[in-house]
Amino acid sequence: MKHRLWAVLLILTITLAACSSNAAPQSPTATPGPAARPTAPGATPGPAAGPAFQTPHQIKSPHFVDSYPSHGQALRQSPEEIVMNFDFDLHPDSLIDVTRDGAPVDVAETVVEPNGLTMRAALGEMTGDGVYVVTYKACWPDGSCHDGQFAFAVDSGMASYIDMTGKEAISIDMAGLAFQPAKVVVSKGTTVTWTNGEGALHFVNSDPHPSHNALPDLNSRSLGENESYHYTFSRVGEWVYHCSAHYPQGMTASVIVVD
Ligand SMILES: [Cu+2]
Repeated sequence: MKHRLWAVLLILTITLAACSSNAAPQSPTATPGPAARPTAPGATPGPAAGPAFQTPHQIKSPHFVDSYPSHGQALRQSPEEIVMNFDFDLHPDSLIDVTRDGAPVDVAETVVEPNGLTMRAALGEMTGDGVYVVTYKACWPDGSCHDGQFAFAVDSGMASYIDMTGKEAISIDMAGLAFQPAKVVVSKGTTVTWTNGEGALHFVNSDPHPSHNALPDLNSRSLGENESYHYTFSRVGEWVYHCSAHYPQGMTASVIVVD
């Protein structure tokens, strides 16, 4: 019995090693074409895990903090906007550009928030499946600009999302350090209530981590056992969220909002 367990572990280790060595050397131009269709990630890859699909390397400009979507993230639906956070004052010349499988994507004007730390650019429309590469120019008050890039994938065939459209309200439990159900599709205007079903303190926090501002209103205080938090989704798109206390353990989930 024990020998069998070791054999399984050994095979797993070899498989994982083979997978990661496949994904290692990537030229930035190697992605376009139908072969680049992203593969849906398996059971919750923790946020610490590598990209869920083959992607160009992330290039972080100075003062980069985080982005939504995050580098390597796979979504089922394109996000409503790209959000980027920095720990230095952004100049209005800063710019976000997006390609999908190498072709330009229609992106609205980049907006720097009054706090100077966040810039956002709305995607023109639901832009379809593929590997998205976001290139950006982060500019500082002295006029200098720095380039960076990250990539995410949209795969509308991704399984494991539960259709809960057409309901005014739905419930999501927090138990076993997980959101249950973790991936749902709801209609615009649906109110989601999260309830903590266990002793550990949990949070509902909008991605990205740690800025929590892709959807700034989607942020709870700490929730003890049997405490609830609710939020009404009024913006279409895919909204990934997490529990900031258990982010390292992969306590993440996603709500897709459709018209
Ligand atoms: Cu938690």
